[in-house]
Amino acid sequence: MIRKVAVIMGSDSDWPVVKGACTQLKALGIPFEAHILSAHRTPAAAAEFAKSARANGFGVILCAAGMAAHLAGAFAANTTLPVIGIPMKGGAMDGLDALLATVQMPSGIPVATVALNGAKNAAWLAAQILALSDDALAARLEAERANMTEEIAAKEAKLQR
Ligand code: RP5
Repeated sequence: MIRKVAVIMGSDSDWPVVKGACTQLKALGIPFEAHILSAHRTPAAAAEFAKSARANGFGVILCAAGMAAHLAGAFAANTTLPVIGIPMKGGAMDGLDALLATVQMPSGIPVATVALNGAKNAAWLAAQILALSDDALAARLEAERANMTEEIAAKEAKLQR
């Protein structure tokens, strides 16, 4: 069974960046669901989603949040599925606070944290995790890497020196 990716954001204000993860997942042919759930505004629903995620067919959870960015940690506390945190830019420290809140988890409850606004790389990392048990997806990822290599070679050849 191909497992889905849950794409969770703390607010609709995160969507302009988070949709980049959805676009990437679509391009890689990975099923996903996107939802707004908040560690602070909808804590019970967020916990319930996390607790039932494995049984509901998810394999990886992406959590995007800014400011007091507790969403990824709250999800990680309630599931043993891999959780990838996307700290969002904004606020007084332009995301540094969110980055530190997302990455500094207590031992035993990890959150794999990508760069500020790193929605696309969160999707790539989720794909690589799912590819551990999906040879067809692993082959697609290898093909994408080969495309990247070709693109750089073409840019190198065209560079005006
Ligand atoms: C976080 O606070 C959200 O993830 C968002 O990044 C930030 C601001 O949310 P809004 O006030 O725009 O809803 O919880």
